[in-house]
Amino acid sequence: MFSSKYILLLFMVEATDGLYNAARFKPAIQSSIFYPYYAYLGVDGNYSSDGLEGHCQQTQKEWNPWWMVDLCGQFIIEKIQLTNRKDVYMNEQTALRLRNFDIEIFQKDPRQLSTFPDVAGQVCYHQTDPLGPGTFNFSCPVPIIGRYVRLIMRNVTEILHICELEVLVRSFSAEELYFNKVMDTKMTGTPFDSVNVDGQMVCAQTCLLRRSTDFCTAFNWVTSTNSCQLFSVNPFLDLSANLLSDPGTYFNIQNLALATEPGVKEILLGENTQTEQEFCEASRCGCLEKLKSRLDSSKLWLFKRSDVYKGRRYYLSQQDPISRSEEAMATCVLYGGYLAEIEDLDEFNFIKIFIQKFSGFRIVLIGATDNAEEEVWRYRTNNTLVPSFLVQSRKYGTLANCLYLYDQPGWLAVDDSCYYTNPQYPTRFLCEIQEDDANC
Ligand SMILES: *[C@@H]1O[C@H](CO)[C@@H](O)[C@H](O)[C@H]1NC(C)=O
Ligand SMILES: *[C@@H]1O[C@H](CO)[C@@H](O)[C@H](O)[C@H]1NC(C)=O
Ligand SMILES: *[C@@H]1O[C@H](CO)[C@@H](O)[C@H](O)[C@H]1NC(C)=O
Ligand SMILES: *[C@@H]1O[C@H](CO)[C@@H](O)[C@H](O)[C@H]1NC(C)=O
Ligand SMILES: [Ca+2]
Repeated sequence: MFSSKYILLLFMVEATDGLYNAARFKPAIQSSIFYPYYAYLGVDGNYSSDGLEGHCQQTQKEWNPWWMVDLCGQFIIEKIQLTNRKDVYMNEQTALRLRNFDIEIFQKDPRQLSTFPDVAGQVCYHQTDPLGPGTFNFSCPVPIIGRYVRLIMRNVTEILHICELEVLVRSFSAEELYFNKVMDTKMTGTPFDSVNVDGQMVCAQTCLLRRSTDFCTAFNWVTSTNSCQLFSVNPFLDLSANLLSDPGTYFNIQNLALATEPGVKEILLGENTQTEQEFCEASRCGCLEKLKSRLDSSKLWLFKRSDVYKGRRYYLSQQDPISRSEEAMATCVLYGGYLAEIEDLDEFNFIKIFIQKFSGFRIVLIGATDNAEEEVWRYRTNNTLVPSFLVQSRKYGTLANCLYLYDQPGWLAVDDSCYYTNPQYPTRFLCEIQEDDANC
């Protein structure tokens, strides 16, 4: 059907009015279902408090019923806004059913605990008396960091139903988000806003920036017009009836299922109680950052580094009197580059000035070979010809298939063996690596 892929964005929320609702459109579950009043109706963004209008969740009548929302990220939770049912059903004021309840918060999924659902989280709010109709704000005694928010009635056999619950979080919280991208497809209907921006990633960022205010969860990116159409829809509902084929349009929708996969879910704020390993698994981004910093520091042990030249740097190996050309190439590749490929005089002069700052070697391996055709020197990555000014007219023949810059005269290149060892001519190798400033 549709081909798709994911983009991951790490989202730092900064809402203007201080608090925002992190619960809307998040995955919700409950102890049982009174069909069809599913758990998601507690966070569907419709506050209608007449149970018969179909926007309140409802459980069966049972012992200690509960309802829980997964915020898909760790948040600093300050307040809960609860909209209770208001309708009277068969002479019973339904709002009075909600009593002896706790609103509690967990950092980890309490369903993993063996005694679940009989477990206790950090209590944000407790009430014994029947609540009654209306919309209420409950402030936690202190802000609580957590991801799962559960409403549970205790010591009663009752029906649990609420119409909407907002989890109001402090304006600075972290959340891991995935978007599912569907090619050549658009979502129909009226976007809540439509803007022209420079690219699909900017469109994604625009949607993120409008999550806390407009609950943006999906967007169409129209390549031909650079148009970014923003939608606020529940990503758990079946939207297939609203999707149409449209070449050149990309439909992106938040994929919360991925965020709830084990291993990619926990980003802790505040005190980090995870081990490094757990943190790494929890955050792909953190993992990449760590790997990147490891490579960066290893690179500094191995090489002397040049200034930036046309978006790249040159790295001169520090301690290898013997030349092993394949290993040298592999090392350059590991760090994201290749053995230096000198295209013109400017580049040659830059390199010459750089390597002349150091001593202790007389020849420097670069990335060319003539093993395909004797004396026709080509660079290894794409077979481009080496410019003729660079190569001295020394010819060591078919056993000398690698090219080295040679200090006599003036670092022009000579051929020699690809595995080379001669104490009179200590060697180095030179990598060329693009400066990579891409974020993880
Ligand atoms: C909430 O749902 C009711 C009943 O389906 C509907 O009439 C109303 O327009 C909805 N409100 C919002 C804000 O979507
Ligand atoms: C609850 O608090 C939020 C945020 O401070 C506020 O926007 C909202 O109006 C309050 N709700 C009620 C029912 O007072
Ligand atoms: C529920 O009942 C038990 C046993 O009587 C009691 O210990 C507990 O405090 C009660 N919990 C609530 C929330 O009322
Ligand atoms: C081949 O590599 C050289 C040197 O890195 C580069 O200038 C050139 O654009 C490349 N050519 C192709 C066809 O990729
Ligand atoms: Ca609702």
